[in-house]
Amino acid sequence: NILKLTLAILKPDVVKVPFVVQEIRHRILTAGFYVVQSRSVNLSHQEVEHFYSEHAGRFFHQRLVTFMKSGPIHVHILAHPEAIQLWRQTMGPTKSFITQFEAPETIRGSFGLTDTRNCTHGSDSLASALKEITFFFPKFNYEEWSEKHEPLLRR
Ligand code: YYY
Ligand code: MG
Repeated sequence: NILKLTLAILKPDVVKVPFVVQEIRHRILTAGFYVVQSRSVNLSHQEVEHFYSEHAGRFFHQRLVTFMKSGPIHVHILAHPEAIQLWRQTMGPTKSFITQFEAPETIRGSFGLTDTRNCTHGSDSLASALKEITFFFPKFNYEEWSEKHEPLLRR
């Protein structure tokens, strides 16, 4: 089932710094994820608005949109028996300014710069994982993937 996949994004300021990209990829692998598919994407204004439509009207919406369209992002489908929860845990809490003190071992705690420039995105539920994977990988066939590869994830 789809619970075993999540969508991860390395945001524009991460992609600009090769060392941080390497370090986050390393953490993805050492956490035990399989990287199922990856893309580098430049999101348009409309695409960012659509992706973050749940936050339309929030005070940070405009700065979030401006940031997310400011350069290429790396998008990954990650697989793990507890993919959604494990990736949220590996990233750490949203607000880097607090997270750097409270969870310095996490990605956001280590490399986050501000509440907006917080390194990474992770799906927050089964429904959003499904929606976000389809948004970035419209041809991804979950049934086919799980038939071939899901047994690798059984423990
Ligand atoms: O899921 P997550 O990314 O941890 O946080 P959300 O509450 O869904 O917010 C999405 C995105 O919005 C966050 O990663 C940065 C930005 N943001 C912000 O710029 N300022 C805030 N005070 C809260 C969120
Ligand atoms: Mg969120």
